[in-house]
Amino acid sequence: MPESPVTNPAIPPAVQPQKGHTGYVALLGRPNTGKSTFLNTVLGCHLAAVSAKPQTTRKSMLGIYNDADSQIIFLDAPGVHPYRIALDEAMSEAVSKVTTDADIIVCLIDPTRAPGQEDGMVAEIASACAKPVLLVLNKTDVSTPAQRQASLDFYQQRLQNAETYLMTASDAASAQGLIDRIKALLPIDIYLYDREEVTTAYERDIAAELIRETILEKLHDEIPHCIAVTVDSWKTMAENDFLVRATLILEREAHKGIVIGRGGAMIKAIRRVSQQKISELCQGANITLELTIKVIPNWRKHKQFLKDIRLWE
Ligand SMILES: Nc1nc2c(ncn2[C@@H]2O[C@H](COP(=O)(O)OP(=O)(O)OP(=O)(O)O)[C@@H](O)[C@H]2O)c(=O)[nH]1
Ligand SMILES: [Mg+2]
Repeated sequence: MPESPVTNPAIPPAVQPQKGHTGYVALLGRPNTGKSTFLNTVLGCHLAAVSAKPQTTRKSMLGIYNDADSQIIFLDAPGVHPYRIALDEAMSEAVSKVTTDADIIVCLIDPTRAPGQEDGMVAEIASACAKPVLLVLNKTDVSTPAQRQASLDFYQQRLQNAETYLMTASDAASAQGLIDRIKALLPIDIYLYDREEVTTAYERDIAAELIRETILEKLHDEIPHCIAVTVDSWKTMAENDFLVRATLILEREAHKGIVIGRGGAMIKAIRRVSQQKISELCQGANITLELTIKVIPNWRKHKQFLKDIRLWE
């Protein structure tokens, strides 16, 4: 049976069901291991927020990788971590959903941090799925052989039959090597998504994530973790010219001054950098971004509010 797309010569190519290696792949790991970095690298675009701070991803994102003989549907999950507040529970539910929907689990591991409680949780989730698991030691560019061995020993004790792979997620050739390993595990089937489609996420939701990514880059300590971003309107002003209005939701009045900065310097910088990222997302369209600040005390602890802003789905 051919492994390349298109089968029935009686049907015009445009309407033939296309086939190839395909399936859903969950990106699982504790926070900060490089799951979203890997997704952006293999998709070749900046869809998922990435930052050096843990718990960057708050809800799952679907990214579709297409090449000549495959369509791999990646599910980027929030990092696995213990519950403290309602937001953690929402993130944990997103992880459960992603692992339930997946055909294969890719466990991304960061060997630069010694394995701990969160890695134990990750191994437990992966093992309970009873699905093929690939153990991927990421950040080979900055980890030592001893660190990689310690992480591998920890995970292999808990996931005995899992295949392993070494990678640097930000490097396209290295990420492509993992794609080839995943492909070999996927069956040949009909593609479920359009071959040009990259994600099912709306532009406004990706834009909200890019604004939050900028906040994570610019603000320190706990403050970025206490901020949510919603994009409230996306208005077409002219061809390739959009007015985007977003709200930064803070937990405390006391954070307002820090987010605004002296003479408005911080909020202006957040606006300028985010506007540029949204413009790149929209193939260079002219974007005017307006930011409003709102305080909703302890918003991360309110389940209904998390549902209202679609952080709990
Ligand atoms: N040196 C190096 N840094 C990496 C690599 N992969 C990711 N990073 C960095 O690791 C940090 C975390 O990356 P993310 O992609 O946000 O990690 P994540 O697993 O999605 O994190 P959460 O969303 O918090 O679960 C960022 O600073 C990345 O630039 C890598 O292969 N090498
Ligand atoms: Mg992430």
